[in-house]
Amino acid sequence: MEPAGRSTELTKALADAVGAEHVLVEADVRAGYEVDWTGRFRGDALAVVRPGSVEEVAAVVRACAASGAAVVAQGGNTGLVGGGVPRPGGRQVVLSTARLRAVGEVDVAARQLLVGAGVTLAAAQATAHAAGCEVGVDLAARDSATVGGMVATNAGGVHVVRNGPMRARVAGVEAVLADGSVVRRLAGLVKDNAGYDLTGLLVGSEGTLGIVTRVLLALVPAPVERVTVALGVPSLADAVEVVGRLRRALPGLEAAEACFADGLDLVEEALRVAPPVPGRPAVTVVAEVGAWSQAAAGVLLDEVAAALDACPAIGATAVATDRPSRTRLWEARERHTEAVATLGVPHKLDVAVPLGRLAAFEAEVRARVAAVAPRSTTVLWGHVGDGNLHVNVVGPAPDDEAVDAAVLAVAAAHGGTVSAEHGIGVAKVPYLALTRSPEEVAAMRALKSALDPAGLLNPGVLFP
Ligand code: FAD
Ligand code: 2HG
Ligand code: ZN
Repeated sequence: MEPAGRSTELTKALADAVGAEHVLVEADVRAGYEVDWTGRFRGDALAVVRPGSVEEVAAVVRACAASGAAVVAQGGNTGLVGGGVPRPGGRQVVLSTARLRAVGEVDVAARQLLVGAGVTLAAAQATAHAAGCEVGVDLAARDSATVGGMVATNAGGVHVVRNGPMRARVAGVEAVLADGSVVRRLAGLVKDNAGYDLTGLLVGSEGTLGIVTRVLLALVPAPVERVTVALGVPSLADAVEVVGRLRRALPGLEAAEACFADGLDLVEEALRVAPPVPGRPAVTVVAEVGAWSQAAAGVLLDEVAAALDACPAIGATAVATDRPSRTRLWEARERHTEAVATLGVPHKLDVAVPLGRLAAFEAEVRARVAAVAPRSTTVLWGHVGDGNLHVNVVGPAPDDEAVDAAVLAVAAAHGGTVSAEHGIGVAKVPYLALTRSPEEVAAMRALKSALDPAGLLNPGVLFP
């Protein structure tokens, strides 16, 4: 039976659109869709609806528009800024992409793969890999994060240094706009300058401009060999220096990540995962290098060794070539998010600053957080090759914004951004203007009003 207070007319229209079994209204069934991965953001949905085709998505959007209900798209619900769950107290329907799970065949010549928005990154990776390709974007939430969610957030991850963010890996999308119309750019044209780039506009739009239903992925060739190295250095400045040298010496550099000693301590204590190198260096860099021909593979290890030899300040080092050993070197880096979650509800600030400012940013941000939230636990790690650090602070109440404001102000003061890869969501709405000019925000608002004049799609995300 439908809970009291829910809109019977709307749920009937939704059931007509997708079938009653795909309209979830009971509180205990909705619950998992109403709270985000961190536990910091939660709200109420009139219903959760799970369309199985683009036509059904369009019908859902039209039904919601007719009843004045907003639509919150949700993929794997691994987003970290609260954009994929409903806001408290609004009239919202969660549109889950869980049934948009079709995976096409790899077009080997074009190196492209068409997938439904609800396909997980891991599933897309497996299909690409079987054809000698890769998605080119990788992140620890791969088993749950969906390709649609990654497009909507312009996800980054560990391979941005070589392959760029999700934006660079999207050859086209299909999406439903706020009026229920469908835009489709799936021909796979590498060159197409006929008008505005609608695909590009939808990438990173966080569910505010359209619901992505299918994605044509631009794959990358899989390397024939990979070498993963972990190395200890005395400071983040040294890590930046070493990564710069590796980037110059090794054109196949695919990843360059940094962890700090206290973060690795936490991962070891909370999850029983050993650090990649012994001796607790202040900073551990995890880097990965690929080779794309047998000839290059034959000399890869020597080239990596020579590049490391030329770097000053390197302490303990571990090198791995086979998959199990490489996975072991990655594990502690990948499980930081999970380890922090064992301490409580985190404040997550996902910032980037110009590489030359990264070390100064780190020192200043630690001091500012200690001043603003002295009894908190602060853990930093990130994508050092991209100038992107994740600042996690556990201690302040979820709705206490002081630490968020302080960290983001330091990032802005160093010429950085308030979101490197997770997006603005609801978490950073008050801070968008720190790194975007009034003219830019006005242009973004104009786009939003043109495509979604009634504010139907993900209200409260990006703009107040
Ligand atoms: P959701 O969380 O469901 O939604 C995220 C946003 O996208 C919301 O605003 C939602 O409304 C919108 N959305 C979802 N699907 C659609 C759609 N089909 N159409 C329109 N809008 C849609 N992120 C990184 O960038 N790099 C990382 O390295 C990284 N590592 C992570 C590690 C862990 C352990 C976790 C938990 C998260 C990590 N993330 C990372 C964050 C997260 O995985 C990404 O933001 C991912 O892109 C979200 O995908 P999702 O399917 O879970 O989206
Ligand atoms: C990562 O790089 C992810 O580990 C998650 O982007 C960051 O949990 C976080 O703050
Ligand atoms: Zn990240």
